[in-house]
Amino acid sequence: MQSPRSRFELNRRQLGGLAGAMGVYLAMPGFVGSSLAQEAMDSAKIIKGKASGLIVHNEKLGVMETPLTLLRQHKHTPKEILFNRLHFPHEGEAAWYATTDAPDKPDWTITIDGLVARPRQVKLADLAAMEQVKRVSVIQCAGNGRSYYAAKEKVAGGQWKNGGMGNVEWEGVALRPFLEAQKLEVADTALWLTAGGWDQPATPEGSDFAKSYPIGAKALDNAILALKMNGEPIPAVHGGPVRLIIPGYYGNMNVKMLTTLLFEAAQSPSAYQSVGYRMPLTPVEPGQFGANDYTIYNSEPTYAHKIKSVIFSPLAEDNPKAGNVEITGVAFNDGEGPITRVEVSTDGGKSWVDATIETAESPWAWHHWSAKGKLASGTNMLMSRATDSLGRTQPLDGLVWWNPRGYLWNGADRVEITV
Ligand SMILES: Nc1nc2c(c(=O)[nH]1)N[C@H]1C(S)=C(S)[C@@H](COP(=O)(O)O)O[C@H]1N2
Ligand SMILES: [Mo]
Repeated sequence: MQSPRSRFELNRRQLGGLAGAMGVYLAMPGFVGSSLAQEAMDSAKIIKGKASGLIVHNEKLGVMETPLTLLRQHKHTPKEILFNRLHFPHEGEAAWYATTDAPDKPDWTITIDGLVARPRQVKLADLAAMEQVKRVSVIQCAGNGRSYYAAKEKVAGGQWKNGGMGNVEWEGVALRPFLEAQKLEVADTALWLTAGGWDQPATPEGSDFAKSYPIGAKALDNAILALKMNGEPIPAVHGGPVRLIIPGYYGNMNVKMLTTLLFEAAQSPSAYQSVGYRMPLTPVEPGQFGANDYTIYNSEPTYAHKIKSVIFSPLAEDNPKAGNVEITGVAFNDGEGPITRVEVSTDGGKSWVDATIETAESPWAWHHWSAKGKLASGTNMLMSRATDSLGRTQPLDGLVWWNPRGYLWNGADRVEITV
């Protein structure tokens, strides 16, 4: 089988040269010494169409999160403020996707290959002509909340707070019926479906961005080949013209700029599947960074969202007064059952009240909730904890899931407010 990526080889070499010459990037946390650096950190200047004021974690890769004061203003998170995560510098040949504009790529094709008798290529226009379905779904980086692990032992990587997530309406072609209609004649030996993106590593030794799913995974029943985000063609930076969306799965599983779908006997050797974005199978003591070497045998991919709730208001920056207060926020999980309970505390977990939960737009969308509470003069610790119909709940202390890469934070949320 000829590699569907070979046509990108040259670009890759060129990119490698460019990236090498770039040197160390400036976007170190807290690096705001000069006005020049401040200007360089403006999210609006890193990716065209992004609002100013997003929290930049990596300038060169355009990694940024949404402050909750912006996130809480919208039912569906707009492209201007949605968090962004990319793994390769968007320079040279790759500059086209550093924008919230829709890509101008009418000739885009997706190659379907691997252990199939009839490999084929599908054109963007073919997909656009098929029946389209909607999926409102939370998209969230597996590293969202990583900074909170620092309470025990700081973990390297973007120090995400709670804003590495958004609630987005996706629209596209349902994956399973689409694949069946292709009459591919998939071999019995094919156990994995691997999705690959257009973007390429900066150096030839780097790994492509590819993600694998067991072919029988239930979540694939809801997956779509998405062409639209919030009612418009998907912005280039969010994965247009075609993105694989698997509702209820962590961000890394939702491959942007989809170019390949491969049926394979094993999961992809891509570093982003076989080494990165994985959780140790046996718990690791906080601080034991070398305790797991992340093989496919001692770790598992970060697939389904763990149940989570996030307090949207009040936040410390709202400067609330002492007295009665309405506490609001969102909660979500992997869509396997609705959120049935959100408990809220204003005294650091000594006492709890039940929040009122609104019906969510879809199984994978976030549920809004609100509760009445009281703020005392002095320091208040607000907390929220969600439970779903399957009895799954958030640990009161999220540090129980400490892991060397800082993934899957889902501890009960805490907001400290001094009145
Ligand atoms: N092709 C491609 N797809 C990708 C990535 C990438 O670097 N390249 N990053 C993944 C990760 S880790 C996350 S969290 C989400 C981020 O999606 P967003 O930037 O649209 O919010 O995209 C995922 N899909
Ligand atoms: Mo991510």
